[in-house]
Amino acid sequence: MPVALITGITGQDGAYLARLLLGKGYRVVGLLRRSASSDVIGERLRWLGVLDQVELVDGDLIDLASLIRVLQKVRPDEIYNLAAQSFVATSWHQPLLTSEVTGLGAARMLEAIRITESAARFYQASSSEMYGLIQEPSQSEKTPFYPRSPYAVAKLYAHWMTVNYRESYGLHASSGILFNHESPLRGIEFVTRKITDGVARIKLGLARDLSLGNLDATRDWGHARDYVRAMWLMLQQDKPDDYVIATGRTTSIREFCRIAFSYAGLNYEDHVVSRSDLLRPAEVDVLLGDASKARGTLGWQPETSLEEMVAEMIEADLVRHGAARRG
Ligand code: NDP
Ligand code: GDR
Repeated sequence: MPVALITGITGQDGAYLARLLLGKGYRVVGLLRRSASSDVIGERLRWLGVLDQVELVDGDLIDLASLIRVLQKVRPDEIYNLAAQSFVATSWHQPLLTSEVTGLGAARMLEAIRITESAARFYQASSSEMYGLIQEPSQSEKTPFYPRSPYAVAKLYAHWMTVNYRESYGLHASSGILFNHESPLRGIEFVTRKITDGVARIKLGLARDLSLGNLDATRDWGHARDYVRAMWLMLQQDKPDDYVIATGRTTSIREFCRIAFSYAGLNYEDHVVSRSDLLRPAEVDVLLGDASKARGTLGWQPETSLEEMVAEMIEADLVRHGAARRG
């Protein structure tokens, strides 16, 4: 039975990836950091019905010793490094923590692999945010990077460390440059889920307005369920490499609002307010991914349209709020 170690297993992607790997017959072990809110740990895994099937081990990307101990104990065949301080807006308020976890955290895991002489294959969760202020109409593995936030700078460091360990030590280390991907399990602070949650609350009469920041930025949004499949495919290749994972369609926040509100029979212009205090110090205006390499080499392609994903997210938020109201 192959063994997978997932850091960030309590997050959106960690939960979907755990379910995918369990379905393929893996033993799935997740790194769990200490939290005082232990009652809500594993909420996403529970939502997907797999909490009882994964093993959780104590560890933190900040603590190298804990990573070494986990690798010695678990002896994984595959390591998926998904853990991060992943919210771009927070990275301006906590740049050093973001660097520690999102940047140096990856380096610590790579060092732990080397120190324990693990033969595990390694996946690094890189990000389209690394492109930042790019001029090219679409972004591929060949597009230069220009990070625009402390988060993106930290991700770029982790990305190059992954490339460097592959080239220096021959590690089977791959980096997925994933564009935005969402789902009903997306954190509520991210714009898509903030919008679908807002639509549900307005539809149920629990709120009147929804405050957002910049409505003109555009993102290439896919579904997390499709994107974790790409992570697994990367580690099944004989040769490690870097791959862009994206849908090839970009949509503005404003257009996302229009689609989401109209799904619920509402007009977004009656409810959405753009507030200057929600703007970011520096913005990534446009992202549009070119996933030709992943399509050709991995045989990967997205299966969920933006409209299908929006519908799934709103339905889940209606259930959550309907249930909460009854409760
Ligand atoms: P989430 O924010 O949902 O999950 C982040 C995970 O990291 C949580 O499990 C969190 O644990 C864990 N974590 C945070 N700090 C530490 C730490 N110090 N030690 C161990 N674990 C820690 O992110 P997503 O699932 O959306 O994203 C997964 C990865 O992919 C992230 O690295 C993200 O930056 C990257 N990415 C995401 C994209 C997206 O669109 N979703 C696109 C491109 C890249 P806890 O529950 O305890 O907070
Ligand atoms: P992003 O996702 O920064 O792309 O990073 P987010 O959903 O936070 O923002 C997307 C765009 O929406 C604009 N925006 C708002 N964003 C939030 N969160 N809240 C608002 O109220 C709001 N109003 C407008 C933002 O300015 C931005 O342009 C996500 C994360 O998952 C990263 O970890 C990942 O690496 C990238 O996607 C790819």
